[in-house]
Amino acid sequence: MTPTPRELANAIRFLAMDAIARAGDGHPGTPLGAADICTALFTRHLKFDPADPRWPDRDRFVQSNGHGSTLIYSLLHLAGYDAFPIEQIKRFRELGSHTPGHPEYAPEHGVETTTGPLGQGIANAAGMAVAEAMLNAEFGDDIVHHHTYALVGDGCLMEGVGHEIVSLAGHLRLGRLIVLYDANGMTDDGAVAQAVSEDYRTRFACAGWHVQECDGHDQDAVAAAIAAAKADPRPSMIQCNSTIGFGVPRIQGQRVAHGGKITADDCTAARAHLGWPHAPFDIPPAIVVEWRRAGVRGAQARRAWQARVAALAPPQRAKFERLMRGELPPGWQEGLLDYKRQAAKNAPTQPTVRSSGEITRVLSQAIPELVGGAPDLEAATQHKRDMRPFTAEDRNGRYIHYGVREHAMGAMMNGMAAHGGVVPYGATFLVFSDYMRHAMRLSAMMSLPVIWVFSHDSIGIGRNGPTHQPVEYLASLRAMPNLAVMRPCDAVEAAECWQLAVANRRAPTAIVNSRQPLPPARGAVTDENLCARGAYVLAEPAGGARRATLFASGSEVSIALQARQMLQSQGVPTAVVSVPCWELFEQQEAGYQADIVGRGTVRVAVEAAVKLGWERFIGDDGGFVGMSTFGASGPEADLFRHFGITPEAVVAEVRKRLPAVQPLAAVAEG
Ligand SMILES: Cc1ncc(C[n+]2csc(CCOP(=O)(O)OP(=O)(O)O)c2C)c(N)n1
Repeated sequence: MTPTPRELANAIRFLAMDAIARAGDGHPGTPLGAADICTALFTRHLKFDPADPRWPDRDRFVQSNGHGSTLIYSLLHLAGYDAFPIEQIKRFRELGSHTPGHPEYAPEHGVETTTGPLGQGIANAAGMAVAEAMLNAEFGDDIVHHHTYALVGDGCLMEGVGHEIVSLAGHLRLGRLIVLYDANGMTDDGAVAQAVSEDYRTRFACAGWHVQECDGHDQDAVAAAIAAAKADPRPSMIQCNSTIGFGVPRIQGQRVAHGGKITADDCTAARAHLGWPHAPFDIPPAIVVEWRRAGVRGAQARRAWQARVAALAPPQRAKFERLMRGELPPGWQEGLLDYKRQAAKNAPTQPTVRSSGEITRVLSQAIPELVGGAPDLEAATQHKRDMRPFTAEDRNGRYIHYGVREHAMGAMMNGMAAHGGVVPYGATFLVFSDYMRHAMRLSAMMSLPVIWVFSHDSIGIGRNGPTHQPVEYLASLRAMPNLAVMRPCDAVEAAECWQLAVANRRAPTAIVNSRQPLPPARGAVTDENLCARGAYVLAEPAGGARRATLFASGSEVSIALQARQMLQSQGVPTAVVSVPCWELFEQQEAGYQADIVGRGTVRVAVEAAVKLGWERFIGDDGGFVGMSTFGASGPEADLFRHFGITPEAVVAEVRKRLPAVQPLAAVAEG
């Protein structure tokens, strides 16, 4: 006998329940409550093929309420994904399993993005929908036409980033974004009504969404609502009213269902309550067969799609396939290298943020899939250049006006990168990175090639004052694993940093730029990318063996160069090491690192930021010239003097540590 829709959903429920009971840990409320919603989606709508989890035109499914991860693992197991045999369900939350506490990015397994921090998933989904819309505009419905579904709970809609996304997705009319809201009225602390009194349906409707409401345990109703959502040109929100912990008598509808333990007795009681006589982890073959049929439907769609791709005109097909492989166009570096040569020749004195903006103009001509944007800081960051905006009317634009929504920008860029086919960058002030820090962290965790561009990187911004002057941000971002933080010192280094950031398709990069003009530091033309080693000798010592080593990044490189001149004139052979990227430096072989670090010489670092971490270069007894407090409001030059970040201060730090050198007065007299 064909299993009923409820039995198909109960298969999810018992897999989740038994996995959680076995692990002694996990959140039962969501998988039990949203099992019907997801069964309706997977068995009647979702376009997927377990035989090819990364098929580019698959629908994307994001479980944004990732704490209920046994839901997605059960779905992927039942749908027949190879990475989720029953053994993996049994290993829920064990080290090295495919079934960790929260879903972690593994598109080859069927997990589209990492979720867990509430609100990230819905925002990732919006980014995926943007990427889909862009590719759809270029390649047409036959090649790119898929939906992005996000299952969200109350947590995702309470979070600020959730609000940002509702607003922006409505504005951009992301019509193939469908949010399934698991409206169970409960969060960890209990009733949602403790902290929320607005009506989400009205909120979404105000933002331009198509809104429906249905019984989240009536699969026909959910499926019909999804069909209506697909037919509507607006993004859709379906409020699926559900009972948290559905099926376990002791917990259903209760606060404890959210994340409380469930016992073997609960599982037994649920078996009686739902009429499920099967043993733990035992799914009857008839139910498995029915679940697998959904994947078979997808396999047919995939084969038809492959035939359409094969029939594309060869250049279009080659481009589409290149984009899907995540490869950059051949020759993409040529314009950039040319920019670098010109910069070395013309030696402009200008803010590195201007150089960075000029570079994105060059790159956007060579890399049409480059997608820029800023949270209402286009003028201040100058990274739009010739790009047309991506709007509800024009999907061919490649620049997104995110509005004042940093967090949305960050998480959407992650979604775009996870979707593939586009190369996202976003530009804002360095101090506002905290507003999207979690998105940055997840890009690093997922190894997504997102390019985070910052300007206004220090007290060098001047009169805007300490709220806008980052002092601790370089240190805090450098502490983030798998994020390359680059701080170029002039237009040449800016070009090199961009070259490295774009070329790295396996991890994110932050490029940190100055607002104030910087003099050129790199005159000689070299095709070699010196920033690639993270730190390099910019100015060699003259007149003898190196006695002092000065380390600097960004705007302080010119201070170090001036200090070197003073030291050289005082008879101290001094090297200046430019340190654009600590992470890349750490990857160099030990011999190179030792040469650069110059142990045995007097070592002083200068950076208009806190010292934390510079010990790596200067040792315990080295000198540091930088910040130890927040900044202040005033003209840039006054601030550098006020905080003592000057060539004279650097020289003094060196001389303090050079007892054998003649006193300054003697040198002057001599
Ligand atoms: C940003 C963030 N804050 C807090 C948490 C901790 N947390 C996990 S689930 C949850 C409650 C979520 O409630 P809801 O989305 O309604 O999930 P449900 O109760 O339906 O399972 C909280 C506060 C988190 N994961 N992420």
